[in-house]
Amino acid sequence: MKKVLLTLLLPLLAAAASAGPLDQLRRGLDLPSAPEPALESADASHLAGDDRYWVTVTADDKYDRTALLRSGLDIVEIEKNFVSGFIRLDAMEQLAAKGFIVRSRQPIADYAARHLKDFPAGDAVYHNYSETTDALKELAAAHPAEASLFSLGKTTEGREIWCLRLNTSEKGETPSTRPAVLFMGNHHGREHLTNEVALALARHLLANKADPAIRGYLDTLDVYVAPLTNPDGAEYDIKTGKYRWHRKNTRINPDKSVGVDLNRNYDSLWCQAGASQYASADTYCGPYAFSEPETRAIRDFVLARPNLKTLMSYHSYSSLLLYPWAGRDEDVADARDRKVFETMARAMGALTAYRPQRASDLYVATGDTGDWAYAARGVFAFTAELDGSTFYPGAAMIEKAAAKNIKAALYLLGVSDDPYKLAR
Ligand code: 0X9
Ligand code: ZN
Repeated sequence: MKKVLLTLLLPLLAAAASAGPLDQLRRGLDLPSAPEPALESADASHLAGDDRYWVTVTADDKYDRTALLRSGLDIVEIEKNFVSGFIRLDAMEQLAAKGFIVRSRQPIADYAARHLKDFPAGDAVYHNYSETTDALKELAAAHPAEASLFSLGKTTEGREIWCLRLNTSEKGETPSTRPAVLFMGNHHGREHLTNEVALALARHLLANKADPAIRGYLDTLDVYVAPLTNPDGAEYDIKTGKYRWHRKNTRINPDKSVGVDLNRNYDSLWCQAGASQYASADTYCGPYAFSEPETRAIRDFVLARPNLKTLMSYHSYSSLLLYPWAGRDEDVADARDRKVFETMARAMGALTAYRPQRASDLYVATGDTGDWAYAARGVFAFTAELDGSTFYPGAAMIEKAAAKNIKAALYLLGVSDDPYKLAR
């Protein structure tokens, strides 16, 4: 969170205002603090009809955070004794009755007016759906011996969920017995940086295909990169020309609200802790598990590939490296698996300067990608929360986040031939 904004909003918390979640992480990791850019008040009139509020709510621990998610709060930032995020007016009005203290509130339009510093025009370097499609097609065309492109399936609005495959012997959807790795971005529409990181990874692997280590991965592994798993949500977020803070896909719900949270829609303790059954909530789990074409496409991909060993789902933001369980407040039961998860998370955490953490230690959230992939198929599945202190960190962040996540991805490729070698 921007220090200036926090000070404006929460004068009573002035002492705490200098400690945003990233500052806390930086202190923990001993990273230098980045200077805050000057705030400009931007035109956020496109959000005038949006009834979400940016709120700060007292929350002392992960149990409070989990209950708040269930109550429809879309937690974005976490401090020691409070959280901040988006919530709809009706859900906000019920918080007090549930025992939560709302310390501050402001309509999303006011919040956005203070936070929009890079409008989409200033973020031209980010790839929208058609640019992502073109970039992936160009990569496949430029490297026909190593790469091929296919679609995991169609979205709610009929867009393709493109997946680039890197494999020197098999192309498209043909089966392989090689150990497989899946990288995904953009389950959440507004997390555009994740698409960029996944794209940059694909580019890096192909541009450096002569490097002996990378050549080895291309020759022995089955690598998949699906940078934009929620293209409808990402397009919806930018289509007015100004960001809308849109998290979900674009299913039109019976109450006319837009979207299901894809990272609550997988069939893993579906719609229990940390997920909301209210359609208008940003953490809405959907009408039933795998109700959404996007999550079904990923389910079918995973189930059809018993060779899949590891998975990385990029999200933003908070600089974290998360592993199961996310939906139960427990470690994974199998000691060997736990060792593999912890070893991989620690190594990737060191390479990214992200904090490795069991996901449920942040908050418990059911129905997410990683829990389902691990429970259904034993896939060592991770969630990376990328750098930044906003969903819209500007063009300069791409290179920084990509560079460190490419290092972590190369590590993941290096251990995906046999993850259990880490537990021997
Ligand atoms: O809540 C989510 O879906 C992910 N965070 S985000 O801000 N990108 O929405 C985190 C999922 C990991 N699971 C838990 N922390 N339990
Ligand atoms: Zn996310």
